[in-house]
Amino acid sequence: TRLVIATHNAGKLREISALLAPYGIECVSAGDLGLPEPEETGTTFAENALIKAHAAASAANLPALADDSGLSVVALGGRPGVYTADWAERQWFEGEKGRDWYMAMGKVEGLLCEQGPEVDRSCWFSCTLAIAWPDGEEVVYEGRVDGTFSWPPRGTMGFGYDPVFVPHGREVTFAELDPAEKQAMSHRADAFAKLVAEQFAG
Ligand code: ITT
Repeated sequence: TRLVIATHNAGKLREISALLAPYGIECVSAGDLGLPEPEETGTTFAENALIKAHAAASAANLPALADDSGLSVVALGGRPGVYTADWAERQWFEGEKGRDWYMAMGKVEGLLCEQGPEVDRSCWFSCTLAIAWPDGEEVVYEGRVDGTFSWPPRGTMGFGYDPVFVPHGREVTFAELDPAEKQAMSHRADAFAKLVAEQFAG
């Protein structure tokens, strides 16, 4: 079977490809197929994951797996959550947008600092995986990992908010962990385990 990985995020693509590797599925990325990026107009991770999976499945006429994810901070009422990528969005030059993760992490830190030195730094990463088929069928799996927002950023591995996320029970950030260790405990791995149990069992 061929499966489209409906993401344009290189960090996610690397992790999803590694998670899929043991299952002998031929993967092709949305970027390699030149698929357009649909607008993420949903207000939940599941809605956005389904928008991306269905768009890729119908454009490629193949089953497609999409990932919508983000960081939610307890003291910020769960923000940025589904808007995590938006918080990093920045206009570089006229017409050209980019993402600045240091700026986005700093925005979270700034809002936490406004609440004083004793602020609760608990947060969690969410990952929602959706598979859509060209005939319209769909499935959704959700995963989560809890931790602490830590400042300043530390580590060079991983992507996005990894340098400020310290998972419960550890002292290092996701960006300081060996990629295999992150994959063993991450929100993406949690969602993926549920997907595997239902889709690849037997
Ligand atoms: P696609 O929609 O093309 O998949 P995206 O980057 O726009 O890529 P999202 O809309 O799901 O993805 O935004 C989620 C953001 O949350 C993403 O840009 C990441 O930087 C961040 N994020 C998700 N998973 C993460 C992880 O494992 N480690 C660090 N940051 C993560």
